[in-house]
Amino acid sequence: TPVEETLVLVKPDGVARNLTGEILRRIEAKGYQLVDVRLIEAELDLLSQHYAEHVGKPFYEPLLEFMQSGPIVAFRIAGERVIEGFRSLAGTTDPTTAAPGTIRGDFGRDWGLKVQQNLVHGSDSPESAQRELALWFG
Ligand code: DAT
Ligand code: MG
Repeated sequence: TPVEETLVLVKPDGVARNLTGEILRRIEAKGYQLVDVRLIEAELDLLSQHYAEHVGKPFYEPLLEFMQSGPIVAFRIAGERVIEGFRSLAGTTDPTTAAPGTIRGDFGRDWGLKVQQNLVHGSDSPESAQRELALWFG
């Protein structure tokens, strides 16, 4: 199985709640390799490219606003099938119903913004990973 790389973001809620270390701990415990890390206050331009697939959806503007509400930690992570492996660690999008044992299921819930405050982002395909890693790590 070839080694892949994926982009993981600890979103502003995760950084503000001091969960960056816990999230990296879970990634490392699973056996994935940390390749690079950055702490970024993301600008609108970067975020609109990152979330281009969601333009026009009702949650798009609030999502971009939320993603600008504080620093984000970006991880470049490597491993066999790491793209789907991290998505599995993260859990489903809505933290209220994400399975216990996942990052979103264990630490997330509805804090008033429905599903935006779901702690992490993970690329969803090899094409997304390549595109997103170029955006966040250049
Ligand atoms: P994921 O982050 O699980 O890949 P996604 O790509 O469909 O989910 O959406 C990107 C982010 O947008 C998601 O993490 C939270 C927010 N979002 C998605 N669906 C939403 C909805 N119905 N209402 C509010 N925010 C939503
Ligand atoms: Mg997505």
